[in-house]
Amino acid sequence: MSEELFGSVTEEYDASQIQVLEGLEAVRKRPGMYIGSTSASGLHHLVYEIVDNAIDETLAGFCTDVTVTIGEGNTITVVDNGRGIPIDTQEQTGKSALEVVFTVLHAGGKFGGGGYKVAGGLHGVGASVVNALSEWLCVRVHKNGQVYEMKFERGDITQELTVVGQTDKTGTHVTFMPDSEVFDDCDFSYETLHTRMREQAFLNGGLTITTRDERPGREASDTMCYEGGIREFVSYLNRNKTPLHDNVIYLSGERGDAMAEVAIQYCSDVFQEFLLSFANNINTPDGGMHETGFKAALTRVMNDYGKKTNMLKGEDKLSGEDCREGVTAIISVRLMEAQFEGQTKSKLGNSEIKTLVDNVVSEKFAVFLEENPQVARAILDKALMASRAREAARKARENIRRKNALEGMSLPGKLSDCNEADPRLTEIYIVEGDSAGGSAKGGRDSRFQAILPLWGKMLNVEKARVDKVYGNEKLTPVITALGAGIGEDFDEAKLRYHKVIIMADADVDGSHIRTLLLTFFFRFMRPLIEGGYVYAAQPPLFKLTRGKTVRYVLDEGELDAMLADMRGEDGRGKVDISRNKGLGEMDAHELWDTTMNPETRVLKRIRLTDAIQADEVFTVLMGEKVEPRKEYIEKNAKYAVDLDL
Ligand code: 1YM
Repeated sequence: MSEELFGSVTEEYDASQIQVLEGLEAVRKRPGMYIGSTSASGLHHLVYEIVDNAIDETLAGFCTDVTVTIGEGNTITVVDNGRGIPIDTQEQTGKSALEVVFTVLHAGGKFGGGGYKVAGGLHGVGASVVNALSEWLCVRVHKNGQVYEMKFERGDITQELTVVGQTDKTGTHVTFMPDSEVFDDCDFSYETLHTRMREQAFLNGGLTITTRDERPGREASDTMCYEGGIREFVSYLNRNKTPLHDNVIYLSGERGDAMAEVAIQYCSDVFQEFLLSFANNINTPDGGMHETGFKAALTRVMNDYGKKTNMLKGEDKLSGEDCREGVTAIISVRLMEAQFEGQTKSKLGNSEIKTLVDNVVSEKFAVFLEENPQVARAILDKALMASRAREAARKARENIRRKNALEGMSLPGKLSDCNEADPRLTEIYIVEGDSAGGSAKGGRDSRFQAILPLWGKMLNVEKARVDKVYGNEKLTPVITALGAGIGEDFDEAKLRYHKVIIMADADVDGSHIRTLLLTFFFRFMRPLIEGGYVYAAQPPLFKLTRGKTVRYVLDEGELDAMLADMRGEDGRGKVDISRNKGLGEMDAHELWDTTMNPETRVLKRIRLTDAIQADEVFTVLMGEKVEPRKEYIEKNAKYAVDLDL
């Protein structure tokens, strides 16, 4: 090892030492290090840190109820009925445990790298971070018949530990006000907190979690308790799908300090897999060792069972993907010192967990299949169908590849490409209808804007297998125009345009085509949505004319203001209002002015903030079941146009 490298390692070590000495000042200096960001996600993270401590108390076996309340002025109160944070004085520090929990920056925070706490392990790691980033914080502990209270401002003590009353209960009560000097916006989203708390209620079966919003005009309250734990989570996720078998399969086991549980249910009307994994109740969207162990074991068990029962003949083999087609599965593991890896720390790195999950699934899923031959047959049949479809798709893909090789990557005939070659500078408008396509072509700036009109019958990819998608006359041009392939072949680096803009009318048909395309992107080009490349154009709803002045209005909300403005000060000018009937009726000029000119247009970026919600929206809108779809559309009638992910 070179001298230099050695030196830099020592330096890093010193820096971390200093950080501990500096205490909470370090958190205020670089909040992102501790809570990820100072935007909405970081703000909500504060709540999760405090809730985590209450849930740890649940895992330790002492707490059954947790309540999270958003108060007036965006304060947060978290209450649990556990033992209460200890208030006795620690020998080494001469301070109460409570004070240490809220004022000493603990090593090994989630974002600082290093280990993580579990039941019986390190407690209260995040409380000091929350305290440091709060304008004020008040903690009250019910314990030993007394109510103890302590208060802080931006991490500094403003009231020492004081007895403020008597009680016959035990528990901890924390109220804080996030620091507006730290966060971009301190407005909490009830929906975000509610969704997260529901997930935690599923992951901690039997725990009752209540969420409440007490802000005037926004009042809400929900109480959640799921005795069935992750089994109920799977039922919940599948509530709009058609299960292939009635009962959710549940497998669990432990080894040493670590434990793993898995819940599985296949659906007959779904062709995608939906896997959610957690380590110590923390979502791991990038997977990791627990998912690897699950996948390996599932594939092995199903192949073994297929061979044994002669459903698989000779050399036939099911791939991992075949075995997971239409499955909804949750994998939840608990372990000491979880190692979270990757840039966003959302991948589990502990290799011993792979072995544990593999063993649990290998043994228990094999037993389940033996004991439930009917369900086993249905699951195997589904995987066999998937296998055949995948083989057909492979052949179709080969054909496309061969054709491309022969014809030299020919672009679709209807594509009007742009001149610029650098994809970072180019955009493609995908336009429904030939006449709108014509106007768009006439109105565009051909230096950087390409137009692809869509024609042919649109395939509903939610109801189709992968082999039908290749070769579909409407989708193939989209695939070749974007140039990045689909499914496992998708390669972001080959994308020909960095803005993919769906342009459809602001009516029901337009909404339908938008949803179909988004479903297609979501299922077959997920990185396209995740990378933020997809946009919806926003054609105006109204055209206002006064004499020679023409103005466009995006939605009803803006109409009155714009009308008043155009009528002038005396309010008498005659303004003609017309509702835009469709893209096809705008001429090239109008289309450029309203919808395509980067200086004046409004684009809506399609975001994928919540995989569960996106999966739901697509299943409901595009799946087999009619009732949930009706319900969804009725509930969201007003918003049906902006399918906002
Ligand atoms: C609303 C937030 O923090 N509850 C909570 C925290 C602790 C305990 C109980 C607790 C832990 C232990 C013993 C223990 C914490 N204690 C500590 C520390 N709710 C909330 N409820 N007795 C009570 O771990 O042995 C940190 S958190 F470190 F002081 F023990």
